Amino acid sequence: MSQICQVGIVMGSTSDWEVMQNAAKQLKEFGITCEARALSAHRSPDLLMEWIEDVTARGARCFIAGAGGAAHLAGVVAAKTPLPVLGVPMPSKHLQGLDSLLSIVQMPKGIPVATFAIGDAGAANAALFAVAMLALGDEAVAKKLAAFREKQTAAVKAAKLPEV
Ligand code: RP5
Repeated sequence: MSQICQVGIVMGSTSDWEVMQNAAKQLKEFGITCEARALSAHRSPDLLMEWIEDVTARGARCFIAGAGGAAHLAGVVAAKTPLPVLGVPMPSKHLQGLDSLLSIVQMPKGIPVATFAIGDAGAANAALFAVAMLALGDEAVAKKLAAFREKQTAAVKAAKLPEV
């Protein structure tokens, strides 16, 4: 039997994994099943379409798409599926991710992509956003998210600055 997958994580290249693993790790912490693939919108468009269909058939509730440069991947995923698509801009060599950010955030009206911060924080936050969406229909996930938030608050409360 094919494996259930709640969140599909896709990135344009294996070189994006260092950043995108933050999304996979964050989902794992919450016990959310996900599948991560490196599939390019321009190098392997047919494989990308097949994978979106496959993951959707296995129960995906949303997609996280990370790409860099002329980063059309998230928009292409959103063109294929009505499920929510969360875009993560990769830091890029020449423009430090500004190209990726603008490519993902400036979707034309009608096909939305929710866009997150460039790099590690964006990948982790995209996963947390996916958790928040899943929590709407899953009490156990909602409790885990509340506990995660409480832990962060407790860490701030306990924080001490060094003596001068
Ligand atoms: C994009 O081009 C990928 O998402 C990656 O961020 C960037 C560079 O890819 P590689 O040349 O490292 O494969 O498609």
